[in-house]
Amino acid sequence: MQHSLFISDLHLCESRPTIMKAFNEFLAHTAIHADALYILGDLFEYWAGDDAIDCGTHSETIDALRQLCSQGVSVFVMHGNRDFLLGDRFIKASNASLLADPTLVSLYGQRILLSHGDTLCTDDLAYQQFKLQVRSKQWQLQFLSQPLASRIAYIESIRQKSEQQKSVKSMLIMDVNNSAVSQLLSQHDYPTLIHGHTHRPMQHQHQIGNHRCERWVLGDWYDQGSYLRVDKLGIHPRLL
Ligand code: LP5
Ligand code: MN
Repeated sequence: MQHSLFISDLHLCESRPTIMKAFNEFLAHTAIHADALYILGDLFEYWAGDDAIDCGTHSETIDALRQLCSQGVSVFVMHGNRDFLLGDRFIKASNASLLADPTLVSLYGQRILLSHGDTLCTDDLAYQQFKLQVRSKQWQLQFLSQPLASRIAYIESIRQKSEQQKSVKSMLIMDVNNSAVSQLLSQHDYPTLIHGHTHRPMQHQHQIGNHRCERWVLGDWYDQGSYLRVDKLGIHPRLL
């Protein structure tokens, strides 16, 4: 049966060889049978700029995506909060297509809205403030003009700060805000929503006026790989 697959939050990096192996096996044995693979952000632990293309295991990941494309599977990549600097060089090298956040797709008779998910975490004011800063064109140009090694060192320090702050933020603050979800769904005429980022895989129901919408949250790949399969029968969560 025709189907497409959805993943996010793999956080691939050299120091997580088991996830890298799981990802390669997933591409070779599972994704190969799909029409398309949608990667909804945070494929990488972090992306310091496209000149990091040869760093660590990045080229291995890119080659694997390119090979999947050459076997007839369309690959779509959305920016996450950790790899929003993925740019033209990455896209050309991997043969993937970059998806805007959010993107509405129509698959096997279902309207599905795709997002990384961090935009919906509107109660996390410190994060949203940080995001506003680092997503500005001007800030990015200035950041990317620094040598790669300095950028990596800077990101490592932000990562530490982020982990420190996350340890004292409540789980509620770091989850999506219900009104933000309702607003997004109503703006797109009440589709099904698939997103990642919160690392809390689950199927949710949202009643918005007379409309009932499903929201599917993708899991991370820290302990076990997982994905959503979409076909004409619906949406199916799968563990590797
Ligand atoms: O990623 P995750 O899930 O662990 O945590 C996120 C939020 N944290 C982040 C930070 C990233 O993890 C690390 C940076 C990624 C690299 C990007 C590449 C290039 C940009 C370089 C950046 C300098 O996104 C976390 C959320 C959490 O999700 C749940 O939603 O809570 O947010 C934070 O922890 C952010 C802090 O609250 C505030 C930011 C601290 C840094 C302050 C330094 C100010 C420097 C300003 C730079 C312009
Ligand atoms: Mn994320």
